Amino acid sequence: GFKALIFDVDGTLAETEEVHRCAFNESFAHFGLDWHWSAELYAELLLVTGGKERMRHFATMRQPKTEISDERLAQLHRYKTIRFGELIAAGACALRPGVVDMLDAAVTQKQRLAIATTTSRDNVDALLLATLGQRGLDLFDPIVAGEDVADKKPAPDVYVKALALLGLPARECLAIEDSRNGLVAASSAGIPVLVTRSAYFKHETFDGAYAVVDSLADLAKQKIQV
Ligand code: XBP
Ligand code: MG
Repeated sequence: GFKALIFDVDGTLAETEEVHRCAFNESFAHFGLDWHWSAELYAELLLVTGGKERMRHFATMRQPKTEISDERLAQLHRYKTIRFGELIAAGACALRPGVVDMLDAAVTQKQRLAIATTTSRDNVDALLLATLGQRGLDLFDPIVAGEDVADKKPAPDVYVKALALLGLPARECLAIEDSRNGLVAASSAGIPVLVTRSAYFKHETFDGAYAVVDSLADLAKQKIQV
């Protein structure tokens, strides 16, 4: 088996993207912007990882183009992060099927658990606390988040940093991801990738993945070794 499991957060541990989308839209409304991200539009916008990066991309692709300062972006994103945390704390999002069993099995088998995500650290903490309590925060070490690296996925930075902190070679770890950007990021760092399909990436192709499942509850059924 693998010595460590490195989990993505959004789409992998939980279907958080609808909560992110809701929080973005609330932030736009709060600051009087006439922006609204539909689920259809958001599916395209998800190709850009990172909330601030995603908003900047949207502003520049819009007709007419909207000038948006770094301060304005930071302000929109701060509000979005607070609202996301509140929604998650209120129970907006459960862990996906099979996640808890996989974590429990890893603890039993003495596998290390880590997180490599492009989302903000506050969002990771909010989700782990709301779903697993303090145990959730204690389970994962290291947790590498978006603000900890220069370049977000599909760049390999979060995975390279997680490997360095784990002190393990890439081949002895397994990344668990739901998106092509995540697959590319982990693969570029040399880490095999187990893909668990999420709502926004149902029909994506995942060439080069170690395995692809509809949910982590299917591992035993598909005889996938982790
Ligand atoms: C997740 C993301 C994030 C979230 C928003 O990608 O793209 O940007 O949507 O989080 P992945 P922030 O699952 O591949 O890590 O607003 O905190 O950036
Ligand atoms: Mg993801």
